[in-house]
Amino acid sequence: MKKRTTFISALLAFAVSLPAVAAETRGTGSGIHGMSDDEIIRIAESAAPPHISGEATVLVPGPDKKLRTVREGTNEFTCIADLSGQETPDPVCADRAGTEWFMSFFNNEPQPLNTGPGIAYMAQGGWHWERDGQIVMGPAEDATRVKEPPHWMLLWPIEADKAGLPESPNRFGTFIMYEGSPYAHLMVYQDPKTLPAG
Ligand SMILES: [Cu+2]
Repeated sequence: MKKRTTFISALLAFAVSLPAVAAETRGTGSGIHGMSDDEIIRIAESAAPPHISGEATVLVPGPDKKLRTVREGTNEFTCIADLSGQETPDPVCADRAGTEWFMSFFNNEPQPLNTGPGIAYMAQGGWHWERDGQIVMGPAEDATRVKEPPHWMLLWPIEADKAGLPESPNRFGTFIMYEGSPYAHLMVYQDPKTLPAG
């Protein structure tokens, strides 16, 4: 369990709340290992429109589960080439506050430490786990892995009841993920690649 609190093992377990468990279940292996840096950058950049990801810092989790900086960015965004370590990489690009949210999540902080709303883009979709139609924080044995469509996220406290929004994916494409947790956030199933550059 010593790795539980490390950033890297937690990073590999994005979308779950038990990094150590997730790290152990990381059996299918991410497709990113063995790729060239150019390919890793291409995948990382594919999470957001070029006007956002083209200048972003690019990080990649290595086989040693440590984050490596592949490219230093010149804007406020950070793109991580793969979050879940599944057979299909799920890259994300987040702004400064969004990256703080991810760091808090991965470090098992009791609550996110970003002091303003964060934005994160996942134009290639991501992965989460569901049990009986409800999203669960972690790949539990009796949970089903679900591939998410392209989406973006607002990483800022929100409550489903007060917001009048559902807690699960639905035909409206908007829901609160991790409802009831300090990490509850707004999920919008909409392709960020369609965002205008202006
Ligand atoms: Cu989410």
